[in-house]
Amino acid sequence: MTNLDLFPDYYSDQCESIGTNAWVLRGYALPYAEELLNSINTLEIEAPFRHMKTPGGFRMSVALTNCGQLGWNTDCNGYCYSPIDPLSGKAWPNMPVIFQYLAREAALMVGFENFAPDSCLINRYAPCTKLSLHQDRNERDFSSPIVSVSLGMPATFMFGGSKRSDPTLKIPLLHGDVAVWGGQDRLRYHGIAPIKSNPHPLMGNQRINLTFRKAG
Ligand code: MD3
Ligand code: FE
Repeated sequence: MTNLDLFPDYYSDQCESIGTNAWVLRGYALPYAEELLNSINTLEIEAPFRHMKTPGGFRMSVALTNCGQLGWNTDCNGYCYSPIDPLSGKAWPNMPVIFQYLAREAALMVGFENFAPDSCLINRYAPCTKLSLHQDRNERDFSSPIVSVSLGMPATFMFGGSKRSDPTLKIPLLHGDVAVWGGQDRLRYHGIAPIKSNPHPLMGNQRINLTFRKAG
């Protein structure tokens, strides 16, 4: 039984199953959007958004920063999680309590208890920015879910299979949507189609995605 069964009135119409272990909670982050954005504005003073180079030498069109004990970066002969921001030489900013709370509650809604992420990757997309199809394989703990929060301009999430060549589902992710991935669905190929310019009233020409993980 998932928590959705406990709160059917409120959530049955907001929770969409997109895989065996993957769900979208439509608008779940809406009540927190302003507070999340304020936190991001503070965070990025300490740890600015930057465009990383892939190990293959390509500049990523997505700009990113992190908060929490571990931050995702491309600094160490490939991709890895590091407690230090390579730009500042200091620890990543603390994960705001509202981030921790939202990630934990969203995970609980679909049955993952006590999700305590130690890493929040913050991706920022401008119009035309995309994230090519990839797998996330750098985390140690595959029993924890991944929670992602979409803010700003709409995106089309591409959800593939276990092989790069598998067909992809196209799922719209809008401002305030929260997605939760667990179990086998965590290893599926996924990406973000090029963002269409479609300014958002609160955020203008950008999309921000928060990805919460237990990385350590
Ligand atoms: C699905 N980010 O940072 S949502 C990533 O919108 C990433 O910025 C996208 O893919 C974004 O790696 C997609 C988060 C997400 C993260 C991990 C997943 C979706 C996932 C792992 C498996 C399946
Ligand atoms: Fe990913």
